[in-house]
Amino acid sequence: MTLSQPSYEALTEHTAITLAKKLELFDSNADLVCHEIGDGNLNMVFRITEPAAQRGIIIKQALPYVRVIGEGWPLTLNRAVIESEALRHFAKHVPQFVPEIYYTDAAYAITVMEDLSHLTIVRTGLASGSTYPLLSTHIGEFLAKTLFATSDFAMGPQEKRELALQFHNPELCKITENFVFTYPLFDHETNDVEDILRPTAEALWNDQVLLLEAAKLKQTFMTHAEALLHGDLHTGSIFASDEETKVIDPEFAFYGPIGFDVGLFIANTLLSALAREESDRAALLFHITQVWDVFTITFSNLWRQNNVDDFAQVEGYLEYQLQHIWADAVGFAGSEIIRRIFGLAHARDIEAITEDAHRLAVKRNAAALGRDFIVNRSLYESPSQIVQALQQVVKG
Ligand code: SR1
Ligand code: MG
Repeated sequence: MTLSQPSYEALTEHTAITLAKKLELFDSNADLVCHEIGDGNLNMVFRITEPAAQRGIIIKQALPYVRVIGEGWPLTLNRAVIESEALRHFAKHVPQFVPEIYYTDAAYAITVMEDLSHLTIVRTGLASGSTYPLLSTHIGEFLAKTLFATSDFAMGPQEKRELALQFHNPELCKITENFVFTYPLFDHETNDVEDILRPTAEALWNDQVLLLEAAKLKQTFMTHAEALLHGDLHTGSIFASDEETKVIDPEFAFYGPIGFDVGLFIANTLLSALAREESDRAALLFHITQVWDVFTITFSNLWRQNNVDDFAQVEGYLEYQLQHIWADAVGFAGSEIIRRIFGLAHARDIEAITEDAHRLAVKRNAAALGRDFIVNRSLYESPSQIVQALQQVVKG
């Protein structure tokens, strides 16, 4: 490939090495190894290492279509720009929680970044028994700082609107609107429902109370431009170790409701907890309460120190905001849980349960929790009630 020629070309393992050398990220005579390691739904990811120097880089490239579907489903390359710009924004506020970006190329939809392979993807690690003791403390801080900093409260409405324009992301938002909020709640051809669970899915599809509340949540997602969201903060979008946490993949970033990012983290942590034996669940249930506790403390401190809104110090306004963010988060967690059970993109940790009866019970419990979170989101006053609901549903 030639970088001077500004027309898109998909990288191969060979041309990815050529690019890395051209960018002088390695010596021209270095012996490099490249593997395409992408296992997500959308993109290609090349890991290039120099074994002799024990160092590496990641080159991520967006394809002009959805990888898991193929060329029949075109998708904007601009998502690579959105992703790298979102990472740069997050780095202003929480550099410790995002990978370093070395180079971007909009025409090739390429982002070259720090290799995080000393860490593991959290969904994978949670499935194999890791607990990541600092995960929720780090994610709570990541969420509070990035979301507060890009809200009206920190930026003022004019500057915020300018930034929101940069993160106009209609094609990726449409994926979420369809695959998270809509299709899983109807008998849609893209859904993936185990035959034996069809009656459970059909009960949801015919549940008018659920559908009304799900519709309201989708409307909130589409219209409440509160802050710059990551937009897809499931546990597959986080690398971690016992000491370190890095958030990746914000290609779905856009201005949306703050509770969406919070809800996705809680939903996916809860699904991992459900997939575990009861005796191994405590560390994950801790993450559900801790992420919200850290978020509220950090967000509240930022509010008191940096809020530019004339109404900032009005008694009760911060509490009102936290209450609506929390209710949104509970509802969005419900939407995410249902889509991970009946939609196109399932939770790998649950699918990995080989014993049918166990896997089906986990899915039924998840579906029941998802429904309750959507319908009764305003009744959940704190994350400990989420934990209680999980404990009750598994007891039967
Ligand atoms: C068709 S893409 C489905 C999912 O993959 C991405 O990772 C997002 O989570 C999206 O909802
Ligand atoms: Mg992703």
